[in-house]
Formats: sequence, structure tokens, C-alpha cells
Amino acid sequence: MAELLVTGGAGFIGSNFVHHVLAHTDHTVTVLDKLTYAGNRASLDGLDPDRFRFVQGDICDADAVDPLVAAADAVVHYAAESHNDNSLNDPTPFLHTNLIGTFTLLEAVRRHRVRYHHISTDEVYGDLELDDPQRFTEATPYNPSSPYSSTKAGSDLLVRAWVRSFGIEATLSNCSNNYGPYQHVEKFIPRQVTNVLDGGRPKLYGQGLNVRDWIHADDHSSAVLTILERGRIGETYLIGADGERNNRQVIETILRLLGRPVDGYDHVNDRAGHDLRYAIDSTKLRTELGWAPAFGDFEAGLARTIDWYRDHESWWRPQKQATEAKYAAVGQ
Ligand code: NAD
Ligand code: TDX
Repeated sequence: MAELLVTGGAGFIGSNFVHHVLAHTDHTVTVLDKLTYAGNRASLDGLDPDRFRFVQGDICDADAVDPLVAAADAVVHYAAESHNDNSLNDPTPFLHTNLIGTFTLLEAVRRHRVRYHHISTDEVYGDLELDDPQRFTEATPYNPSSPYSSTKAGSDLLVRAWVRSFGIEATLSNCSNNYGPYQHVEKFIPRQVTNVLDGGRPKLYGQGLNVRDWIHADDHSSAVLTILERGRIGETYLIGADGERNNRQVIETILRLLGRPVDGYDHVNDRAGHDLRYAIDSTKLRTELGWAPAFGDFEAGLARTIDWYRDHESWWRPQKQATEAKYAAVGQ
């Protein structure tokens, strides 16, 4: 049994990880989360109070971070500003949280010699052509496109430097696009699902030929736990489930699963600098650590996710109107 400090545990993937850890291990968990617009305390409702504790605080605040790191056996760092579109409107909080926040955690981990796992994204590698037979591997050079992905890339490089220069016990993972319960309605899949549930239409950026490599958040969680338990210190592992789809295909599948005509969506303004394609080769994680995803079938996982949003309107409703107003202001 170990005590895990999970930063950003009230966000989408962090909350899925906390549920996964409490269900599948005997570890205890402390969540440190600032509860920004993206954090939702309700995503952690009903967890066993003997094994779970919530602390509201900022990862950039060294005084708040230090005692929590000192008390932990391992830190799993999810907290971030995570939305590309927001980073185009105002990069400032991305610089603070993704870079200064990670630096603050690394210094505490160094002081207290605590095991650290760093959560990152495939976006640090930039994008691929649609017909490129290659996918991202651990050896792909960094080439981020947006303020979001460049700050994530910077945070990864800080971790690597702290491993080499200070010998901290860290691992890193770069995962592809997640879907599943508790994802904010600003993101692609929940936005379209809740638009349709509201009687509206999905909004496709540009022609929608951009490809994302989808993985269920629960599979991301099992991969992170595997790396935390058996990963080699200093190593990076790519996490993916062979789920490449273009955005138009995903919208058409959502419309079909919800019983709507598959052409019932709107084309809206494209994203500036919009990455064309992400694709992950997760061979290293699968062969070295024996991990495999449980959600092999994207459409079945998507259908379950749609059911979750249908059943949890009280969770997403408070954010919906303000999120759509922000998009409408920029023609999206
Ligand atoms: P999210 O936006 O849903 O959640 C982020 C959480 O971090 C929120 O609860 C927020 O309150 C918290 N937070 C933000 N700033 C903070 C600060 N300064 N101090 C403390 N807490 C703070 O994000 P997500 O989609 O769950 O992503 C989580 C992590 O996974 C991020 O590091 C992201 O880069 C990475 N990632 C995401 C995806 C994806 O598809 N969403 C894919 C690969 C990697
Ligand atoms: O309304 C929309 N219409 C649309 O066509 C929205 C919100 C998005 N899109 C497109 C843009 C992308 O090509 O859908 C795709 C997915 O968009 P997002 O959900 O914003 O995800 P993405 O930009 O790919 O980044 C996500 O995956 C990698 C996460 O938000 C990041 O945190 C993660 O690092």
C-alpha cells in the first residue's frame, strides 16, 4: 500500500485515475487541485474517506506543495491548463501552471526524494501528414505547435533535466486523445454529445479531416498505474490504443448513435495552427511492461460515454452555456 499525491485530480483524466486507483489497488490518495474552471469537486463524490482526501491548492504555491509531497510515497502529476483553444486566446495561465507548477513539484520531489510520474501528451511531437506510415515513438523529436503543447513540452524537458542533473526518480508518459466520463464540455466529444442532447448541432472545425488517436480514460489510468509500478526510472512511455479517426467520422458516429441524420452538423471556423494528425506507437509500453487497453472498440466506448452524459446532466449543465458563449464569440 502506498500514499499517492495526485495533482489535478478534480479534472477529467485525474478524476478517472483516482476512481481507477481506489477500485483496483489498496493505495490511498490525496488530491491537490486548484479547482479552476476545469476542476469539478463533484467528479470525486462518494469516494471512501478512509482512503481519499481532497486539498484545494495551487501547484505553483511551494508552501502548499511541500508538506503534501513530503507525506507522499509517489506524486502523479496531472494538473495542467489543458485546452488548446484557450491557450490561443490567453497563454498566460498555461505558462504558470504547466511550467512553474511542474518546476515547483520537481523541487519538492527533489528535496524529499519522492517517486514522481509526469503526465504528458502526444502533442509535444507536433503533427503528422495524413498518409505518413510512421506514428510517434519515444524517439520522435519534439516539435510542438500551440502555446498549450509547447508548455507541456517544456514541462517534459524540465523533468528529464531533473532526472539527469539531480537524480530524481521520475518516469514520463505521453498519451493520445482521451475520451470518457467527467470530460469538460469545452472538449470535442463532450461538446458534440451535449449539443445533440440539447437539441442543437455538432460543430466541426474546418473540413474535419484532422485525425486524433482516441483512447478511453480508464485505459490511460491502467497504463499510468503500470508505469508507476514497473516503469524504468528516467524512461518515457507512449500510451495509445490504436484509435485513429478523423473528426468528421467521430461526429457522424455520435449523430448515428444518438439517432440523428449523420449530416446534421455545422462547419465552423478552423483552429489557428490546427494540428493535422496525431498517432501513437505504444509498442514499448506493451512489450516492456505488458500493458494492453481494455476498451478495444472505440464505438462501444463512445456509446457508453454518450450514456454517461445523458445520465449526468446535472454534472455538465452548469458549464454548458458559458462554454458555448465563448465559442460563439470566435465563430466556433
Ligand atoms: P482538465 O483540464 O480536465 O483538468 C485539469 C485539472 O488541473 C483541473 O481539475 C484543474 O482544476 C487542475 N489545475 C489547473 N491548474 C492548476 C494549478 N495551478 N494547481 C492545481 N490544480 C490545477 O485536464 P485533463 O484533460 O484531465 O488533462 C490532465 C493531464 O493530462 C494534463 O497534464 C494534460 O496535458 C494531460 N493529457 C490530456 C489528454 C486529453 O486528451 N485530455 C491527453 C494526453 C495528456
Ligand atoms: O467543437 C470542436 N470542434 C472540432 O472540430 C472542438 C472543441 C474541437 N474540434 C476538433 C479540434 C481537434 O482536431 O476536434 C479535435 C479534438 O479537439 P480537442 O478536444 O480540443 O482536443 P485536442 O486539441 O486534440 O487536444 C486534446 O488531446 C491532447 C486535449 O485537449 C489535450 O489536453 C491533450 O493533450
